[in-house]
Amino acid sequence: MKIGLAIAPAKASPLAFVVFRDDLEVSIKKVSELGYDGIELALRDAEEVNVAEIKDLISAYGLELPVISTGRVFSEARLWFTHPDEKVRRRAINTIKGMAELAEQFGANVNIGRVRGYIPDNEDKIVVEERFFSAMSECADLASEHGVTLLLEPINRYETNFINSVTEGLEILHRLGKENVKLMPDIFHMNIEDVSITDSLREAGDRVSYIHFADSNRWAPGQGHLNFLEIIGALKSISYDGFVTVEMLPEPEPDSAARTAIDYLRKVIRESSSIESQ
Ligand code: LER
Ligand code: MN
Repeated sequence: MKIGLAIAPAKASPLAFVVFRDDLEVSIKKVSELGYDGIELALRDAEEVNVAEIKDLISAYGLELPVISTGRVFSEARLWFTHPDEKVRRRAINTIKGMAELAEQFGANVNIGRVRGYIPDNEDKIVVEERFFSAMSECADLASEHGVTLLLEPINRYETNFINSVTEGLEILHRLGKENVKLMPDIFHMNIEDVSITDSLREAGDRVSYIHFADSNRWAPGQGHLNFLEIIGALKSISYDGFVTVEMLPEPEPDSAARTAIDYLRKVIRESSSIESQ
């Protein structure tokens, strides 16, 4: 299992949900020195970064870039798939297509979290869902041409009213029926929405393609009351061997949070392996 950390460029707004928001070279160097295996990069659009520069940096510091995350498309660019205005939806779709083309250059995938949008109070759920399915299908088809997977992330009820639990996420994947759209559980959201974190992970099985880790209070794993030994056990039971990326509040401050998270996760992964070999 590889461990990643969520970062964003310095000009990202404080609403970007990342641990390091800084000059990319500064962050990438720190992530590597802390012993992480990769970075997840939060972008507002594909034009925001210089591909060659980031390729050089991640290769110089021995890291991978498994996922480009898109929460900033929602929080900063104010674009989302279920928006009532067709022109806004079109810009959201084009932005995500641009991210998929960018992701291909890193062998990365693209997260679909808050950018899916929500169901407005005054609108019919069926109509709004249809906007989502139409946008997702179009983005998935383009992503497929580039060998990129879209990662649907269930998000808790306090952030959106659309696709909250892993169970709902699986139903949506089934209805969408696109091979290159997979599930991206976030343990923090699952702790709020899923009846059992471990049962839902087992139910999701090989549809889990990436995962976000934070503890119950959204601090570093080990700082709340979730049982990460059980969670890692459940991921191993479904043969999950991808990245677990730490997306948490940068508290009490980013550097110590990032260190606490990696130290704790390495320890739990070691414990899990020693239990397996007994
Ligand atoms: C937001 O809470 C979150 O978990 C992000 O990964 C989705 O945009
Ligand atoms: Mn997340």
